[in-house]
Parts: sequence; structure tokens; C-alpha cells
Amino acid sequence: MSKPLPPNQQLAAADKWPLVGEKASDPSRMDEPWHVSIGGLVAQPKEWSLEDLEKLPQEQRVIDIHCVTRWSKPGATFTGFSLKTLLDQCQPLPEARFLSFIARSDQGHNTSLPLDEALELDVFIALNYEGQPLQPEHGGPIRTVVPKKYFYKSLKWLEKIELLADDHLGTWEKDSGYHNVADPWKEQRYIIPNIQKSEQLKLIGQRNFEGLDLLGIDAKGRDLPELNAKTALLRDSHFENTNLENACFDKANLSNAHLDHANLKNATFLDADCEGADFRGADLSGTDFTGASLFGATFTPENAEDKNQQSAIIDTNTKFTDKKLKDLTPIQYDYVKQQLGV
Ligand SMILES: Nc1nc2c(c(=O)[nH]1)N[C@H]1C(S)=C(S)[C@@H](COP(=O)(O)O)O[C@H]1N2
Ligand SMILES: [Mo]
Repeated sequence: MSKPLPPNQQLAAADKWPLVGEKASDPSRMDEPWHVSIGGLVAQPKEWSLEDLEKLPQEQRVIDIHCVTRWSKPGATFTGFSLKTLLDQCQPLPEARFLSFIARSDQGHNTSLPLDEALELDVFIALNYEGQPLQPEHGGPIRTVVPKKYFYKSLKWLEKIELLADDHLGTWEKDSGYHNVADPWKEQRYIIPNIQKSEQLKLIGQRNFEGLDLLGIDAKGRDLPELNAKTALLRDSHFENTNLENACFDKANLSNAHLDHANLKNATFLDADCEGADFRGADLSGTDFTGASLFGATFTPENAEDKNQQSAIIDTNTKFTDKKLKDLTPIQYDYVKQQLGV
């Protein structure tokens, strides 16, 4: 028996490790040697070359990956060493309470953890995955892997660790509303949206969301045919049972949006980000998903307990990009293919 997954997560195909977020380390620094440093509130700042780190005693660790966009990959095997091995050499000062992990990437991507939690979870620094050096797109040569947190707390291309007295909110946590605690068992995916109820109602009345950041907006059960939501940021938005016939979500970000039982007849999602979006029970006749990203998207219930959820209506006029369908979990892929009659 496999162990249960955190709520609303789906099993990724066994041979598949989806790519999420940045795809590569900083290309302008390709030829520079790799170093990892620890600084900030430590008695002894230090820097290690990649070769130094490869010489540390290497351990193997089996860690369950849970991405916020609803796919999980339990039992991933990493080789590397514990973060504690490096911290011990630097002597954190008593006032150090947070860690900021910073990547060597274009945007200097970063994420953070409380120091005591990082030690308790035993954050791992990985050089290998399933016996092979970490692939560059998955954070090679070196990344962190944080057990028991959504995977956005695991930083690809680790270059710097800073010890801080106050938290420095990470890139996704600051810009995308990702929850700073990120416990998958408590489904801490997003922070509570800060858009006012009155503002929501006004926008809903105007049926125009174009280009707006509306994280977590609640438009459940509304009548919004022809909604213009082009390029809107609609992560974790609520459109359950909403009438969205002919709506336009082209290039919108709908990560983890709740669209179950929505009427999406002839709506368009051209090049939209639909990762982790829920389409169970939605009417998708004639809906156009050309170019849309579908990692972790749900069209049919994954397990039998899911009794009050139905499958999406998909017909031969529903359009998908074949290559993107391959990013679905096996159950979702089979369902969609079957409905499309191919
Ligand atoms: N440097 C860096 N690290 C990152 C990200 C990123 O965009 N840049 N994305 C995070 C997110 S949201 C996830 S789910 C995982 C994805 O890792 P993977 O692409 O190896 O699956 O990396 C995390 N670490
Ligand atoms: Mo993620």
C-alpha cells in the first residue's frame, strides 16, 4: 500500500519529474566555478567550492516531493548532506532566527525558512538524484530539498545562505502570494488575498479582469459570460459553478484556480497557466486550451472517495495541445484522451 498523499495532491507519473519555475541557472555565469557561501548572523562566514562540497561525507535521503500545483512525487532519492553540516562550521549567532536561501539565477530567486524549523525538518542539500548528478534544469549542480513543505521551499541552484534576525520573504512568497509556512498537510498554498470585498464586487460587475492581479478572488456562482480575463493573475481564484461561457483567459495565470462545475463552454485559455487548476464537473465543450500549461490540472476525480465531484465534460470540440496533455498525471491524461476520442 502506498501512503496517503496530502489533501488534493495527485501522483505524478513515476518516470516523470515536472519542471517548475525557472528553467535554468544564470546563463551569463555559465563558465564561473560554483561556490556556496554562508553569511549574515554567523560567527564564522564561510564559502565552499563545489569540489569541497563533493568531498563531504555523502548520505542518501528519500524525500516526498509535493508541489503546490497539486502533483506529488513520493520517495525521491537524493544524495548529498544535511544543511546542518554546513551551519555547524559557521556558528550561527543567537540572534539568527531565519535563513534565506539564494539562487544563482537570473532573478536571484530566493526562499526562506525559520532556522529552528530548518533544523527540525533537517533540510537537505542535494547533489544527486536517483544516483545521477542533478540535472541543470532541476537545480544542478546543487539545490536544497526541504522535507514536509511544498516544493517551492526547495531552492534550485543554491549559491548563498544568509542568517537573519527577521524573515526575508522569498520570491514566490512575496510576488505570487504563496504561503510562507507551506505545510502540504494543512494545504497552506496561498496567503489570504488582500483585495477588498467591495473591489471584488465592482470588478465582477464590470466583467473585466484584464491584466489585474486578483489572487484568490471569489467569483463563485456568479454570472460572468464573456468575462475578459486576458493576462490576469488569478492564482487560487474561485469560480466554482460560475457561468463563464465564452470567457477569455488567454495568457492568464490560473495556478490552482477552482473552476469546478463552471460553465466554460467555448471559453479560451490560449497559452494560459492552468497548473493545478481544478476543472472537475466543468462544461468544457468547445473550450480552447491551445498552448495552456496543465501540470497538476484536474478534470476527473482521482479517487473513489471523491463522490461529490464529477468529471469535466470534454467533447470533440474541446482543444488541447497534445504535448501539454503529457504533463497531466496518468489518470487525468487517460480521461481526457478518452473523451477526445483519440
Ligand atoms: N532557483 C529557483 N528555485 C526554485 C524555483 C525557481 O523558480 N527558481 N521554483 C520552486 C518551485 S515553485 C518548485 S515546485 C520547485 C520545482 O523544482 P523542479 O523544477 O526541479 O521540479 O523548485 C522551487 N525552487
Ligand atoms: Mo511549486
